[in-house]
Amino acid sequence: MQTIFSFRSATLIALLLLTSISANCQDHYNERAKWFIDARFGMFIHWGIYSGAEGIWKAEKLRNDNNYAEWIQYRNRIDKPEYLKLLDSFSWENIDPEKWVILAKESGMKYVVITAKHHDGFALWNSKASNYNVAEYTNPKRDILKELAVACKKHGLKLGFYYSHWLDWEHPYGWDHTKEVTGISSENYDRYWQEKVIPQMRELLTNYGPISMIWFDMWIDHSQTVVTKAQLLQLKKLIRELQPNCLVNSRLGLSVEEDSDVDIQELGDNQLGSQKKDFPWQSPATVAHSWGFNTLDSEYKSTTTLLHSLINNVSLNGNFILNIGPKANGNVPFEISQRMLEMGKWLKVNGESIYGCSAFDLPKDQHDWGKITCRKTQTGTNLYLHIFNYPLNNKLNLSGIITKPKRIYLLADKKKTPLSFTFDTVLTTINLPSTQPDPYVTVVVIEYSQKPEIFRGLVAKTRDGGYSFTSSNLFTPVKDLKIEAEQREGTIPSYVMIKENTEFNWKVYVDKPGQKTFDVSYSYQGITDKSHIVLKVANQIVIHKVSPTGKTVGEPLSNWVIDNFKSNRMGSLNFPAAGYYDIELQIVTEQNDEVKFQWLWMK
Ligand code: JFZ
Repeated sequence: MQTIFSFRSATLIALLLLTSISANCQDHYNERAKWFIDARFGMFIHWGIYSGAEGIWKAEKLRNDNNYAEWIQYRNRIDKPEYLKLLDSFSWENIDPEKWVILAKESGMKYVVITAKHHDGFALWNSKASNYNVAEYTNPKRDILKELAVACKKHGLKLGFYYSHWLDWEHPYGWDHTKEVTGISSENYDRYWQEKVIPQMRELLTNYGPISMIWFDMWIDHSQTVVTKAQLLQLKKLIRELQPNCLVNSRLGLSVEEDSDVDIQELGDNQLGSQKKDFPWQSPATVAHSWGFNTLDSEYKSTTTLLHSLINNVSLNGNFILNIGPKANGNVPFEISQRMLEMGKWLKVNGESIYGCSAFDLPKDQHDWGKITCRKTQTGTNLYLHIFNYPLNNKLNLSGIITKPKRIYLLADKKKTPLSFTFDTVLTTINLPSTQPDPYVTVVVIEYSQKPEIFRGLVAKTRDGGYSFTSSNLFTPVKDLKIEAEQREGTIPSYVMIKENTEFNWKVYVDKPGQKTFDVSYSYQGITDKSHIVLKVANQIVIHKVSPTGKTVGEPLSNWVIDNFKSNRMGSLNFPAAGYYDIELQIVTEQNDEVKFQWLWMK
């Protein structure tokens, strides 16, 4: 996924110059995706025959640690007649797609994507191309997609279809994983393609009004599958012909190197964004784990966690599509609808910071209190500070912006009562109410009368007024710096291995002059007694002799012995006046010594 993106970003920059559409702070080149990046939040619906099993078949749970209930037919080797019998448990009189749409609407979602056909091959509409569809098994005949389309239109939501193109466990020549053993000829697979996929897709794009996106689902490149590039191109061409405004997601299975004409980058299941992209992207997510309803699923994410996920993505220019797996009686599990409605209530008050908003140009993890989104307004720019961790001292520090705010208030406050703040050079400090106003996420609005300008590379002041200097927030990058990832459940934190003398430097703005203490955290297992760390700030120097930090076991009674990382007091230095300071740290290692540097802390 990463490689696909970097390639695309490069080509995008060129295209951007030609067609820059910047109603908000996100630049993108595809007019077709405009509604999508404004919408930010959608509903995914996984519903089909499998919903009748609820993740259990003949008293047995899914034969896979991954409890995706929509996979039960394949996982538990259920044959077609028995699988179809699950339809007997459906209460058709109670099944009403409009209820799902109303839930989506009340939850603040702007689009709905339903599994028109999942891997089991069963169509939720009255398909002429295959009688393996819902109308054949209901009396009176139902067309769930038609009902959903009508409801979406009525309530003003966009409609999209999930369509499993690669996998189809029903068609004799479709792909199920058993064919990895038995094999299938490309002629036969193409019969499936021409007999079922193409005609069904034609129906979906012809009979249900405007379709906002087709959500394909193939998570590997076509070169590794039975599907050919020609087949995928045929499919995409059909979509472009029949519905030119319809978005196509990247799980179509064509890499962007081969074809840059994909509209949405789809991340992995429940994978949240981790870096800012200008190209439209989204994370598909579940409230618990399974997509189809699984009654054995029990770890439901909290409303706060889900809001954090949505906000995180928007703060990186991404979307969030959150799934419901209704039951065979049409009901949405309470654990899911409850959280969604809570999100909807929050969005009713705070939606201004989400819809049509996008990333702001500060480093994504710069502030320990939360995430920032951005919106261009008629009179300037608004920043929305989403407080994930409400500061105990009720002071919100915003570092790195050299533009003075026009005014600051809580988004939830209709009267926009100003919050008092101080603005000092590059530090805005906002006085928050002493009790957290919103139980989930409080949003502070900062209005600027022009585009807020950034001081790049500044280390932010933390919630408790300290500064953490790491290898990730350096002012001058160090060449070939390798950050070791966390190991052993984080008992070994991420660090940089220093074997040769290395110099780091950071930039900081000190608003309160005076003495500050410095601590350095490292692990040292050597014995030379000669390696040392030199700290230089404002013409003062402190030299710290590196001393062994020892070892421990990672867990009580565990047999893995790990190197300790410990905080060491370096000393105290004077900052004579408020202003910008360079913090320089030299790690000088002797002979074969190795020092694993973690962080420098100042407060
Ligand atoms: C797929 C489906 O198999 C699943 O049933 C569900 O519909 C989900 C939304 O998509 O599952 C995937 C797809 C991609 C990855 C993992 C599971 N992936 O990229 O890691």
